Amino acid sequence: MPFHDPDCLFCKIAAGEVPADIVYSDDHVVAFRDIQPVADEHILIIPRKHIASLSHLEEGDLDIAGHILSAAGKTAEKAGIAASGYRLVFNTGPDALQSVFHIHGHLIGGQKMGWPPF
Ligand code: D5M
Repeated sequence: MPFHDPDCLFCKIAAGEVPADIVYSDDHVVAFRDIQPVADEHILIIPRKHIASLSHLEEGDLDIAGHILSAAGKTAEKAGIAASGYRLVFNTGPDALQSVFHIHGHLIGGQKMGWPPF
């Protein structure tokens, strides 16, 4: 799979071809607000590289996984929810209702949450 999939919506957002409300970005990831928020703060963190889901991560992508996790704290800081707390959720596959097939962590917070999440 090429680095950039021209048919992928999130690749287009990462490339600046589709507008998004970007909260944080660096050489490896882009974080932008979800258009269908499920919480007071709801941000998606994506790698710039096209990878369909967590299940498609390969050995050579482990640095990318690290960059996504590392960006979570920086993004939460920028959004003002680092101290109050947040979740990072990766919907993967049909049971989890994954609908966009480019890895994205849902950074959710800005309000008190419940557990379990279903
Ligand atoms: O989550 C996919 C998420 O992607 C879902 O919460 C809506 C969001 N989405 C879809 N299109 C856009 C655009 N254009 N901007 C921002 N957010 C978007 P999943 O876990 O795959 O169901």
